[in-house]
Amino acid sequence: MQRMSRICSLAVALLLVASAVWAEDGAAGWLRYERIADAAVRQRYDFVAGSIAALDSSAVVSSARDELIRGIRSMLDRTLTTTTTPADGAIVLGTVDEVRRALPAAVIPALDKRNGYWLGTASSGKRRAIVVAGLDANGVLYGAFALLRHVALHDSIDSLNERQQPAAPLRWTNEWNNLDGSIERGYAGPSIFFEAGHVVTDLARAREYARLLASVGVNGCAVNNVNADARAIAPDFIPQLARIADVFRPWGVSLALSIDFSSPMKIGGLDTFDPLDARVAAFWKARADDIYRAIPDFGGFVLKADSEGRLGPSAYGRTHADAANVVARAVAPHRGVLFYRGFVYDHLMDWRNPKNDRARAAVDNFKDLDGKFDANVILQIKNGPIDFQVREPASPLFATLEHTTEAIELQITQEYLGQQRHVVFLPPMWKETLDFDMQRGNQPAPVKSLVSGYVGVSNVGRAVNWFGHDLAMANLYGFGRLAWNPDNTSAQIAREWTAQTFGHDPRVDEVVDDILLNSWRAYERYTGNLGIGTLTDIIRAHYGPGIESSERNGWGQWHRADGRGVGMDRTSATGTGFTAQYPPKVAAMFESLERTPDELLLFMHHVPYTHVLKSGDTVIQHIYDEHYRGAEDAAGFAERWRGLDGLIDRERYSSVLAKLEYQAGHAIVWRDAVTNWFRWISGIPDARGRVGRYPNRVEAESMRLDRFAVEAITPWETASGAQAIRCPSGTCTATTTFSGAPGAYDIVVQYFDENDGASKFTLSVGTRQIDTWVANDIFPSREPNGHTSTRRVVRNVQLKAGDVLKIEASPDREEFAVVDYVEIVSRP
Ligand code: GCV
Repeated sequence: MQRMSRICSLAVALLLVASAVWAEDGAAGWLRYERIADAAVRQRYDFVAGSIAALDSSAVVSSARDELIRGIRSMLDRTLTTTTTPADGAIVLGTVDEVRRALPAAVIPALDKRNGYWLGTASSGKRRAIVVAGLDANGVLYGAFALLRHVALHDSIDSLNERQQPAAPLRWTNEWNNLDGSIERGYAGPSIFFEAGHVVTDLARAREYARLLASVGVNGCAVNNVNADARAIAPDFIPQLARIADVFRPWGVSLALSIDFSSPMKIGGLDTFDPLDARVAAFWKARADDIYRAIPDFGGFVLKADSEGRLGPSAYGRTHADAANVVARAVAPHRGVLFYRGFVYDHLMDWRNPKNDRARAAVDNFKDLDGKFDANVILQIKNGPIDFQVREPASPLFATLEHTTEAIELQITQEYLGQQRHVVFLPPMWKETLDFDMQRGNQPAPVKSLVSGYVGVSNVGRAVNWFGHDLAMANLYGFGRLAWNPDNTSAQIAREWTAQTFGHDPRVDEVVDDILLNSWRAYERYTGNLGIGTLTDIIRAHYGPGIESSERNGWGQWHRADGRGVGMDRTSATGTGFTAQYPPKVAAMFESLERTPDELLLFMHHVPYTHVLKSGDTVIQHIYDEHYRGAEDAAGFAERWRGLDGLIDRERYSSVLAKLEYQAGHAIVWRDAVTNWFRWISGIPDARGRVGRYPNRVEAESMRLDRFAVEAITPWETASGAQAIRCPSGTCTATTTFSGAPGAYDIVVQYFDENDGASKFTLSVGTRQIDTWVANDIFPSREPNGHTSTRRVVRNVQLKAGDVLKIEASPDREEFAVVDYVEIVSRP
């Protein structure tokens, strides 16, 4: 009996271990190394067997070796044995020099860019060996990951001969993590680096993150917020940071830090932070020396100055070059770099002045400083001139500076783009900027040819799948793949990511790729088209609709919609003159109303609502149509995903489905808010009669109410009919009698899920309760509005005329169970 129970516990334990190993919780990201079951595919890798020879014992090359052992074991069930001599090795790893010495037969092409590698074959003893040769240790590691990627993608490696060199030497992420563990614009839980003012004790996640970064060639990571806390570089904090550097090091990722420009005063005991003061220079030198003593491979600093209230050189009448150089000189002896952010603008601009324009700020601030920065300063420029909006032109600053090293800053965290509750695959958007031809000097000059660095604002958190949404991982992957080679296509990146993340079932891959590749356009359609910007609440959350929030304040994300027209006039002839910041050919294109592409029309021009686009539609009808189309796209994503039921693991199937269903609902919130607002301001009805007419909708305020009170919603456009009902206390009920044809219906309840309580709802038909739920999600608001408006859908309910639908609700703390409407939609 005792023996039996021991066997049982053992079996349970084994099962638990197995399920932990195979749990598809997204933690492994794209590095799942799924077992290859297909015999024909396995055969392609028959010669990958036996031993693996690492020609040096550096930490990075050891990681490459161990990763290959891990991946090959997982995909092919073969355990490679380790050796340090290449004889009879199945895989030989080393720097180019090491491989040439050990395997003279290997014909390695010239590599001249840091981190480059060659993957090929060479005879080794009696057999053919696979060679991974890097120009440096990082190159070896990237080559190892590339080899594993080939196997994971089931590529033939028979005639392997691949020379790869990165497009830019610096490929970093920035993590806007605060020392207290919170993350500015992070949507996946708290920091993996910090908590309560110190570095976390368990850095396992940080180590794992560095591995993911390395697998796509990212070689640096600034771990703290650019709105930096000066304490991050204080002497007593350095030993803690050194622990993060220790877990990054084996993956070839350099630790970097954001700095507060006023640190000489805040933590240095000085009465100034004037960059031209010798004491300030000495402060920066001492801090850098101290850091490099503890972290010899420290990457460098990131500096945000004179922006959004951060202190900077203007306090002393100094220039950005003065500020950058004083810090750059402190790290230069250690071969460190300084990323100086080009995101400098005045957020207190007078909105009444039609010539004021935030988009101009970067060029206005930096154009006279070209050539004045030290060699190790890199100007970090956001892709567009405003701030990570759903569609912006490429920043003209890329083309303005000819003697300054530049990096492009892309945002992986989806601040303005659905905050990882909406799927938005970003490589297609990033490529619009990277491929945009500035025609500088009338020569082809795509942005990708002008930059020497890539920075991705990532903001992963403690969510087990890193970003909170399984599909959002494709953006981190895409960032790395584009930073390595901006010529990679979005389709290729999606294909690679999907196959590694979800496997090789063509039915799955087609759907996932399709969703990814259409997602940015869909989001643009239902949030803000024609270059108008993301029509979101720009003052705080940057999430749900808030069309007027960007107007009449100093932040400069204006769209200038009024009763007659819409769009920012940025022309030289009549507007802010922004168009003239581009090289002449591009300037001429944007200056011209006819030649400006439709998708950027409202970024460059103010036009009447009746202006006819190249498509033949008027601006206003385009706004209506696109918002309806975008919402349909989003509904289609959920529908297509439902078709994957049973084809992928339950965990990721369900969690992505929940996100896509939410997105489909929120896309309708967006659609209704934006279209109603524009109908109101323009006074022009929708030619297709949809806006403001919702035949299946019963407004909550027109239901029979018991204890519910009617309330006006702010901003008005974020609630249907501008009103909703709230339950002040106890239990409230709202009822309506169905009068349609008998049949099967989907019943929608649109309610507000604030973050200051967890109100409860039940939905009944007659005496039959058909659903019950708690509004306990964490959306970024304590009010009923476009951030918190949420859909609950009960599918396939049989109804007949006379049925009474009843919502019962009870509030919790400050959340008053606010309901907007009920919709009863006949099933097809
Ligand atoms: C870190 C935007 C964001 C801020 C961010 C800033 C920046 O304004 O909303 O949260 O601050 O960009 O990039 O510095």
